Amino acid sequence: MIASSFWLPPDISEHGSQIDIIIKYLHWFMAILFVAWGSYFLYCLVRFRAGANPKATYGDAKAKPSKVAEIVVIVIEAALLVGFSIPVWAYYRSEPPTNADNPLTVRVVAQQFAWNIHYPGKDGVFGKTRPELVDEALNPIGLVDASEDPAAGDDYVSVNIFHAPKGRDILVRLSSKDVIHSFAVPLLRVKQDAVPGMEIPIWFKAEKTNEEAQEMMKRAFELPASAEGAEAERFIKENRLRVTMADYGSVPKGATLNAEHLKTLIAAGTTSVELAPGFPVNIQCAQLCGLGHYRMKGQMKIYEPEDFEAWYSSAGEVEVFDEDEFDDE
Ligand SMILES: [Cu+2]
Repeated sequence: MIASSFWLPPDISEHGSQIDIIIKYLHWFMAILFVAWGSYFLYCLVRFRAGANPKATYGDAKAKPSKVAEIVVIVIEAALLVGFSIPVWAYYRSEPPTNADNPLTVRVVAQQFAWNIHYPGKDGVFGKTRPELVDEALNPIGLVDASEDPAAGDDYVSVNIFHAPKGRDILVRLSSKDVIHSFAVPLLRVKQDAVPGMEIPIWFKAEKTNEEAQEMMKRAFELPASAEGAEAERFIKENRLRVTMADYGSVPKGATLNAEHLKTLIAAGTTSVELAPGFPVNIQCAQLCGLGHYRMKGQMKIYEPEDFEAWYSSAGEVEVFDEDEFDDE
């Protein structure tokens, strides 16, 4: 679960609201269809039961009402497809960010079962890669040495952490090392298959930082009555990856909740705390890609533009995100 809400997770992307509108209309239309066809089905079961109709008749199937119903369904479905889905898709696919938009271009190389994020460095040029150089721990994408390709010298690869700026176009060149994966970031309403042998572009713009996403996702949690016992243990287990969203005395805002915090909070008489996911912007694999598919997840760190630049200029070694510290919400 991404968010605590019943409906869609919060949307932090520029284009996401259009996708949400389609999802909303589609669900309402399907609900209407479900009720209408379901009622008609029940009506038919009773009206044309064998007991009352020993001999089959074909007249009603050709009657006007059923034709009208079929035409209405076709018109609504055509409107959804031609009026909403295709224009959104066409607009989105026909407008990749240009150089004038100054996009952050990043290669994302999927593999069983991780996301390799390849940044071109200050020169903006991706260094060459060669499959025979792949070393799962030290060089997951097989980047060549700077002596072979100077453009590779300042390249940077992170595993399962996608650092990105807010408010700037992000152009992802998506590929895969082995099987078909799917790069999915629910909060950004992004989902695209990663296919071996192809480099597929996908682009988006984040309108919120991680902290702002946490603000959208925070909610109040009732604390257990005691800091000891099964209830307290369960509370910590269920919330250990959430962070506090306000200052609670000696438990400051942004603390990752642990048993010590729970003790302190209960001792101070606190009965409820506001918490949000510590890793609000998940990257998930949306194609069943093998036995470890379930753990093929990463996270995005979306910064204010100046904070991103500060991170980017200090990025160095291959950075691997420890997945033990990370769990899907
Ligand atoms: Cu996968």
